[in-house]
Amino acid sequence: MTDAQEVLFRLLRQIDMAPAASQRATAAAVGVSLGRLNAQLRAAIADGLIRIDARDSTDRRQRVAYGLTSKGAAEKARLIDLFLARKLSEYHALHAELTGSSSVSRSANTRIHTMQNANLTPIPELFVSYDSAQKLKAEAGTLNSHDLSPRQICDLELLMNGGFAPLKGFQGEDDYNGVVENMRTADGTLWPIPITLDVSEKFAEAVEIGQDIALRDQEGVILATMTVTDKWVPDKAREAAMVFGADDDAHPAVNYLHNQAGAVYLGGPVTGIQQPVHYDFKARRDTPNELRAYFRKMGWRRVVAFQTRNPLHRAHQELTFRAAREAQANLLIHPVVGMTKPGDVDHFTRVRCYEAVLDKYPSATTTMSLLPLAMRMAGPREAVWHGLIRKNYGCTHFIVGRDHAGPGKNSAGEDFYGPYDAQDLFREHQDEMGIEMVDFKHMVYVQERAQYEPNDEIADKDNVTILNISGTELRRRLREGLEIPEWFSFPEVVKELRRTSPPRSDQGFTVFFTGFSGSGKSTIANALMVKLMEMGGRPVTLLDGDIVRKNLSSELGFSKEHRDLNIRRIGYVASEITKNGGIAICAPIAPYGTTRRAVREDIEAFGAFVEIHVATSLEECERRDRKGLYKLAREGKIKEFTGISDPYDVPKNPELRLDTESVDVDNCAHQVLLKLESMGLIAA
Ligand code: PPS
Repeated sequence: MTDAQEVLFRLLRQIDMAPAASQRATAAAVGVSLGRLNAQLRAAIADGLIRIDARDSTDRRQRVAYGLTSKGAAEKARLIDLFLARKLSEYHALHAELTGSSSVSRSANTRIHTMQNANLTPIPELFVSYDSAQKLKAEAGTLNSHDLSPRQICDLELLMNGGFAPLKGFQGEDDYNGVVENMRTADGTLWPIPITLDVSEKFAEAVEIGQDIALRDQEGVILATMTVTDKWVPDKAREAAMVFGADDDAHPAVNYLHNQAGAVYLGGPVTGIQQPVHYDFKARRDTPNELRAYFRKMGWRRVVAFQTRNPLHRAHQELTFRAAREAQANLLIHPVVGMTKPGDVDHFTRVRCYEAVLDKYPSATTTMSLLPLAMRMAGPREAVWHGLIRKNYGCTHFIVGRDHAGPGKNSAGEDFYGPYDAQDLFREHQDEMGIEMVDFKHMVYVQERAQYEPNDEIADKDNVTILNISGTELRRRLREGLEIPEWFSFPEVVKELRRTSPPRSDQGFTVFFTGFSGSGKSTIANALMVKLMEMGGRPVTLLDGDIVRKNLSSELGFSKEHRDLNIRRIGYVASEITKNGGIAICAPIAPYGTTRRAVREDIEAFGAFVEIHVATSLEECERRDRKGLYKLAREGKIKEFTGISDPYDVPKNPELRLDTESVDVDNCAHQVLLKLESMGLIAA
């Protein structure tokens, strides 16, 4: 593409996006002087690419509005292709320069590596040199900016550092469709999880194909730029069904897809400017090339990786030892510290636990590194994805155990995937992936032999005592301050877990009342507050609907957007109270199930969330009509009134449902206390 073509491309793009902009603004956007712009405009009009539409009669300066003719639109489309082709060849050249190799996509048969030397060569990264990054950063300041979500920051980090190689950016529509349908990008490369940049409709509208956008972290730091090659509205139900196995919101990634991800996807190659900043555990964070270099330096030719999102206990140690022995490989403990399943032990606690366990491994054969991956809990597809990522990190083997990256139960109470589906899918693809699976069955403790053994290898099951503590049981013991036996975990790990999860009766928690206006939420919440204050021990804060609307949300109305914002604010304050050991009692209507769920997830990171549905019927609320609002709502004088002209999602599985029609307030508050007691949140 020549310079003149590029100027014409910018001009056509600008006219299409902002037909009535001033000449000065158009010249600035195109990057030419006013004189050159005029000459360009005259030439383009003479060539039939641009037409003069009309003068804006309201504009005192009689500004001219332009438009693209159909010939102009076709020319713009042709120039976009040229522009993108040039960009892509620049990326290929950049990769070749960085890696000393050609980055042109390889054919399927050359993609197979011999497993022994997978870590000998550097992996292509998407970063530009320091000097180019400084220049690019300055230029990117004027681009349209997208503020990345925490999950997108994780994805971008692995795109840029080569963890997601051979991807060179967020996937475009063809790659996305291929990945969703058959786990392959458009050129046939195996890739099981879509890596897409979801944005709001509003942001998407302001972005044109061919444009560069800046990708910023949550503090506004520019981490990368992306040339937008694709923009489309995905079929999310199809994505959920094909990638995660079911369009069921009980799956954390499906819930994310429908309730958090933006409506439009953008795709295009990424130019890396800098890595996301991490202030924690810096010494334990390595890029793929840093780990590869470490393995090379140590002479580790065979490395088996262990993926985890949980603290390590004795069963894990036994499993990893056995895996290393079986694969005759060194061991990499490679825990995920990006995003895991909502409700997991936070990564700070986990890393302290891992550090404590590391002493129990021979240091000459084992190392640990932290992986900033955002997991999707996609079971079998996720296992294949994890394997591809570990290959990029220089590993030759990968441990896949029972129910790898399992999301838990679906909304019918059944497992999303079979316990060994992940192993089956991995096995099917491992030759092509270039990383070998070390599969493990469930490990259990055999008391008589005082050791862990794979459950399916115990021949004398009837004559021995098999012990096992599930994750749920461990959480219960921690919550209730019960004994955790030595055979199960290491004292150092248990101490660390107890430090962050004191018994529930010492932790903060949130009681979240929801129900129609006038259902009795505030009255019961007040009675509960007084009873809890009478018991003493923890500070109690009441976040009643009316109080919050007065003090926190006075500018908000009752549209869906405003109600969501109101509830998210309540959730934020309640999560801070819970985190700091207090009791938060919330009593808003909170009509939307998805928002309540999001608040639950925020709070459960720090303590219990007790949802109480005050199930007074609409008829009864309307009959009581304490504030006279229902009458006004029926007369149409109050719009968007919950139950009358606005929806209310009845909670499906609240911790408690209260019937206020046949039970008095004192008794309702007492029922809540009994519930809290049964959950171990208050002492009996
Ligand atoms: S929400 O949906 O959770 O944000 O609502 P909330 O903050 O709890 O506010 C509800 C109180 O505002 C009064 N009110 C309305 N309620 C529902 N719909 C409409 N349109 C509306 N307009 C005003 C009403 O008094 C609610 O108080 P409670 O305590 O629930 O009766």
